[in-house]
Amino acid sequence: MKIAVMGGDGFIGWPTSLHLSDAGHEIHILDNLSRRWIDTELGVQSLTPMDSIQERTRIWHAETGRRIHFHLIDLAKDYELLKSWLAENRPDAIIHFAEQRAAPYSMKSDRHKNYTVNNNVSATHNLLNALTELNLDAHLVHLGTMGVYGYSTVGAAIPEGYLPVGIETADGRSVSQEILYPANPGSIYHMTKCLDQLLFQFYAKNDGLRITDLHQGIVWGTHTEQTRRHAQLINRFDYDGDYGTVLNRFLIQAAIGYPLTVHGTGGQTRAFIHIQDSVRCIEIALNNPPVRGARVEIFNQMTETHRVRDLAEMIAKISGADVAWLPNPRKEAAENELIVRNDKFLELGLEPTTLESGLLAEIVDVAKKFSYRVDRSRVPAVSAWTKDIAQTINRDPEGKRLKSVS
Ligand code: USQ
Repeated sequence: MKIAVMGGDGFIGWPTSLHLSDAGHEIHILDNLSRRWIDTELGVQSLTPMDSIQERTRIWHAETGRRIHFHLIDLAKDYELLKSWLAENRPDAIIHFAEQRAAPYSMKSDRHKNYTVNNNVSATHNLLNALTELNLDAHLVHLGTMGVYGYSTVGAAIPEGYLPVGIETADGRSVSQEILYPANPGSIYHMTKCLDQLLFQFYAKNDGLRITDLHQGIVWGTHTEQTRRHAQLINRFDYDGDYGTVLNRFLIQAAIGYPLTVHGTGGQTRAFIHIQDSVRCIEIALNNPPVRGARVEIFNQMTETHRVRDLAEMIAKISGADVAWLPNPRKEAAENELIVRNDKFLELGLEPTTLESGLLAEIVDVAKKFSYRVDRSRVPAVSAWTKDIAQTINRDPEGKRLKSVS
């Protein structure tokens, strides 16, 4: 297949591009390199040293003989450029990762909220609009989030996208329908993914676009089979308070002797998936497109659920790290249960990589190897969900006053 990977320079986009190229597909990365600019804005860098996208693709070619093509295009801003690229190249499938994906970054300030909404919603809409305008029947696979559901269940498992409901009609009958599971976003970032869902629903219904939406949990790990092949193919690995995600952060913190930064009681239960499974799921989704005219296909892309404090306690036990119980910078439930259905990927052959000490040790090794690149002052999460909460998070786990709070 000819596949366009929108956002193919990012944390999941890059290993996905390598995985699909390795499987023999023709890969075109379209990316505005915004993630690299955001590193510069925040004054942080990936724990792992990353080469330019051009250098990465050159190394991939030298290693494998396969080419990955790179095109500098901003989906949110360069509509005409995107449209002419699609018209000229007519890919069979498009994978859409080209969105700002960090909840804390999206909540940093009014400017970051505007950026995240404008970027994410425009990127998605421009893509859908162009596909329709060009009558291009490419299968669109979007990386969504488990966060569209919110995380509290009513004691029932979260279904894969759709909830069967009964509606009482005016004449007293009961009509059954399947509706999108009620959206319950916990950040501006998660809210943009809820808006994406409505855009997908409309374009599938109105224009017959073939769309798969992957509601992914928190990704952990860094290597995939392909990123291991050469030092310069290494994936990015975020540890900072905005882009680092919880399990990877705890592992890095353990490796550098930093107290594990548990927010609140650590009673938050979340869904997780290893990066290797994430790229496999995307391939499975690509191989199982919906038919034209069908509703949006939704998968829950996760393999297990864990409570934050259980993760911290497990890593503390393995590594001897201290646990810091910090005021929570987010507005979220202190404790929640989470049961999630993921039967669809399992039925299509996914064999989950579960959290086991062998893989955790591998990540701690990566963290130790590059620990000289860590700026400890960038570890604490300082982005507060409300102005009131901002007043409560004034010290880092090592007792130093945080800069961004007056
Ligand atoms: N947390 C801590 N300590 C930390 C970092 C996080 O206790 O040092 C807690 C947070 O308060 C939260 C939970 O861990 O309760 C998860 O936080 P996270 O930063 O790992 O994940 P989140 O902000 O939800 O976002 C990440 C990705 C996002 C993806 C989402 C999937 O950045 O792109 O959509 O995971 S999900 O969480 O299932 O919505």
